[in-house]
Amino acid sequence: MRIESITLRELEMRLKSPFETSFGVTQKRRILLVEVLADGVTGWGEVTATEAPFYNYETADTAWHIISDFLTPRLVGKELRAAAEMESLVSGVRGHQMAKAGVENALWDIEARQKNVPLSKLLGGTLTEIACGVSLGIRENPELLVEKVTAELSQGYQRIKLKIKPGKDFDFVAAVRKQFPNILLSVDANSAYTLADRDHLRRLDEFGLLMIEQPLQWDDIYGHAKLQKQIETALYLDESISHSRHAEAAIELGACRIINVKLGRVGGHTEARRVHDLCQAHAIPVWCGGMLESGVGRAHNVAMSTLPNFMLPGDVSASQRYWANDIIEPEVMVSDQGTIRVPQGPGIGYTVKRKLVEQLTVKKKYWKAEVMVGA
Ligand code: OSB
Ligand code: MG
Repeated sequence: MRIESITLRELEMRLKSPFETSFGVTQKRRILLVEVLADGVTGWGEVTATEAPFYNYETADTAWHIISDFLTPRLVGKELRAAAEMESLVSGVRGHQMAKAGVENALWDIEARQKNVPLSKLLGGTLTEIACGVSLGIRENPELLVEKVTAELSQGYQRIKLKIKPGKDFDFVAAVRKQFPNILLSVDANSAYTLADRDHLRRLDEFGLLMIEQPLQWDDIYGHAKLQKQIETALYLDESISHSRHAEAAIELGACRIINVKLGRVGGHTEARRVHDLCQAHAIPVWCGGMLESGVGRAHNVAMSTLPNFMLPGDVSASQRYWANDIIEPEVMVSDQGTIRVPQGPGIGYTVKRKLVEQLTVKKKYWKAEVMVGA
């Protein structure tokens, strides 16, 4: 494929309700969309960086800068045999996985469309239906949280993840567990604790949680290895895993028993598949995390979740939970059994609502390859 043009847009989208984690509250999202044109075929990707550098160091602004000044000059006008080849063209740029993933995933969409297959198939996915869970933000009190959990379970969701932080943990988890003794329940601390909290964290063992996500610092694989030895519940890592070498280190050190794969965090489908394969070889289950994506990022998450080692319900849920009006057609829908049927059309299998995208766009930049002599 020859990359003819890249369009970068920033959209302003408002979540239906605010989402609170240990690092703050989000409602207004700045969504960066990447549209790539190659050989006359259009593909879409989403940058999943957040507005502030609280989840990882990337932000919507750093991704804009990296894509504009360092990725597009290395890509526009280039001829690639496959989407997976992009990595070698941008390897000089260290880190900034979310910026890279936004572009790379658009190339995967193009490659699948060119081959006239669903992206899930091109990636090697085998599932035609994926299992869904929800990630619930921190609530004011345990009663409100139980109410929210009840509503999500009635929609069919198969696993509930609760955000926790010091002071908003034990009593909240206890209330949900008391009401629902048998559901698949996990918690996500987004790095809000330290090793000194080990006795406090150990108290969570009594709730029979499926897993505890990223309790310690975002870059501390070794600390998680120490904690996992002292706690019964399975730890799993989110923030700490930016590529498959981190996954390898985490597995060998015993820092976790499960890994959450996020496309943006690891740099796109090529590296996500490596993390998946490595975990599969070590019998470490994976599941797909979420970053409050628009429909474009969500569609990529659905495709990735069809790989065979995605054995636990992910944080991939219905468009309607996030947006009054998502930017893809059809929107991502979840069945009464808490599953998403994987689209069978070419590429991501959903159509981007261009008119709505233009309406929501607050910033736009376009790069075009020079026309080839003799073309
Ligand atoms: O840690 O998984 C996380 C959202 C923003 C940043 C980090 C995380 C999250 C979520 C939301 O948990 C998952 C979703 O998209 O519903
Ligand atoms: Mg997380």
